[in-house]
Amino acid sequence: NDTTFEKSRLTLLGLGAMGTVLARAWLAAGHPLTVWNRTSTRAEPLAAEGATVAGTAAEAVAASDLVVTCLLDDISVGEALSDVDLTGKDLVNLTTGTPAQARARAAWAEKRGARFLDGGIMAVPPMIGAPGSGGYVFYSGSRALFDARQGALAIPAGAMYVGEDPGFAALHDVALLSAMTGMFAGVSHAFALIRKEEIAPKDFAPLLVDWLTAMAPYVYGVAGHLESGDYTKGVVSNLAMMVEGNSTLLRTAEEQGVSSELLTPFMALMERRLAAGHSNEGTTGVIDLLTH
Ligand code: FVH
Repeated sequence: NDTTFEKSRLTLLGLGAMGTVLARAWLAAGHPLTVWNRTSTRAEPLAAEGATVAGTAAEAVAASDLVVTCLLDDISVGEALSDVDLTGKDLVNLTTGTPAQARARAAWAEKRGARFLDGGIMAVPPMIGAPGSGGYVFYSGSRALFDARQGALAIPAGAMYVGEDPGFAALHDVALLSAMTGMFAGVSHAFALIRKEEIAPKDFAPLLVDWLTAMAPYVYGVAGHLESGDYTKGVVSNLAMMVEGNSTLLRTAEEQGVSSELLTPFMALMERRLAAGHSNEGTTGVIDLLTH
């Protein structure tokens, strides 16, 4: 239990780019750490830094009550733990997967006598063990496990518990990554538009950052619409106006010789919602089209 002063012993399976920095963070905080990696050479630098290296996953798991997995995918977790005794263990899976995979893995672990917590890491390796980096991990599953182990779990990055449903950490993780993917699409299109002109990307970049930052509170507007059911509340630029404006966006893309393929799927949804008679809304109604 990490609520005592003694640093609890941990086992970490997986020493890829993420697992290695997790290991270093726990070692630096004074946690006795046992590590295992399928390719054993990757454990050598950590042995020099104080980690105990186990020869097999089963040996590694046997060494600690708190076992963390950070492997490539859910299949690798199943393979690494296939012949391992998990009775009485606290298993924390920091491997990225889908909500359904996390729920199935939780049921699998509980059947084998372990408490289970799934984690979705909202950080890249340099943000781990770096206070103030903004990195954190979504956790969901056993509340009792989270409460007992929060001290150790919060060492590499912030720890945010999002519910007993073991699929919720992955769902939060993937929802945020999906929004980021949309942002990357928009940024790609914007740079494509200016690429052949005498506009330096380094001069354009701060303008783009400031604009995206100014537009970010749009997220709260959408949340308010979904909470109230009134999709017109506080709308300044309505759907009719935005759909009209889309033609300028598309025409400019054509003039600049840029494919509009990143924009048109979203624009088509906006047009469908407008055609259904929702001219005074913003874009929140698109969510209804995606989910119904
Ligand atoms: N790196 C990142 O930026 C992201 C940030 C957000 C979270 N992800 C997720 O973290 C998981 C691990 O990512 P990683 O960056 O450490 O990944 P790799 O460097 O590719 O290391 C993969 C480790 O998995 C081991 N492994 C693969 N297959 C198996 C298997 N069948 N049995 C046992 N171990 C396996 C691999 O071992 P080896 O190739 O060295 O023998 C590495 O230890 C991941 O879910 C990200 O999505 C990282």
